[in-house]
Amino acid sequence: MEGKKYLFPDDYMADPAAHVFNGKLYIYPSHDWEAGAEEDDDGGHFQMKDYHALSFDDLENGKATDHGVIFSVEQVPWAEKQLWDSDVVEKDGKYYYVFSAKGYDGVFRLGVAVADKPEGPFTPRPFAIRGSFSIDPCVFKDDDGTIYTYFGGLWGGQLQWWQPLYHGFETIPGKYGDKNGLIDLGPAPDRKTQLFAKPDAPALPSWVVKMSDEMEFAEAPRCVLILDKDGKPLKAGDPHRFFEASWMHKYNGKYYFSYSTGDSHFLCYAIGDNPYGPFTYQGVLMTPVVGWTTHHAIAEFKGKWYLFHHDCVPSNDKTWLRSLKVCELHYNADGTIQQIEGLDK
Ligand code: FUB
Repeated sequence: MEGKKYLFPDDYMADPAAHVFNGKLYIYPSHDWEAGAEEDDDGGHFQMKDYHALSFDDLENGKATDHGVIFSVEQVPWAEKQLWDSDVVEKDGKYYYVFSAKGYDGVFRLGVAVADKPEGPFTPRPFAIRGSFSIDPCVFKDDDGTIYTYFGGLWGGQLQWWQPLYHGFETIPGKYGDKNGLIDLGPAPDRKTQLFAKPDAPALPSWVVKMSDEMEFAEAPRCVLILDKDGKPLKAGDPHRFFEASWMHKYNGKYYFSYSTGDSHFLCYAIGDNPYGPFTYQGVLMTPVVGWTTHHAIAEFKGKWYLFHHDCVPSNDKTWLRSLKVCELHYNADGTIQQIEGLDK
């Protein structure tokens, strides 16, 4: 495939998850629209209220089939608003749509909707996943059938609300004083204290959890550690640390954890030997795009690997009106990924 291609020029969509089901490529995006909401650091301008599914028989030369609204926020009793990033996994012939949304208490959680077909329609369950928090689920099925969910997002995604105070700081007792390396930025608008790590403390990590047969958490979530080449956790002040948009894929038996760095606008990746990590930081997967957010998925379709993402070129840089894009992704012989330019020449 030469260069990049917009996947669905008919509408604004973002945060793609990509999977091959029954020989077709399915894209599960967030559905952006002009809600007129004010832009803020908590993502209040992302007021999505329904989800669509797109599919392709021929990704490079064909057009997307839009399967229409597969469910909307009114059908989710626990969710008030902001249907953010989602992902889908197949298990025993059923399709489970795992999504993030904000509840009436102002807290982001993860929910599940179920369908018999990958294009839906999906029926949302009445309750959020028990023990879930934050945003941006990526649901990964390993070769042995075990399903894991990776999730979390800083700032408006509220990940900093849920970090254990001592995470990552055990090795340096007392170094960061009473708050164990966290900075208190004062009360968050809704209910929790807004804690962030100091720049030279280990970065706040995302989370991974094994899923049960009912697609609930089967265990307590575990931190996803991203280590540098010396085996030390990436620091909170590192522009390559985790922010949001977890994605997991497997290539040649290795586990590739990729993510967005949010306020530094990169897509980065790290490689591990098992689904829980730790993962060793490798580099930048894609340089910044037009638009504040950057978010992606990686999938193989018909023998080629692709990077799916979004940018705001068609909306003239309105960061809440994003458009889906795809380009080919290439590996080097040592398993590293060739960096992709976010801006088109
Ligand atoms: O689409 C809303 C949020 O923007 C997502 O959850 C983040 O990953 C970012 O893309």
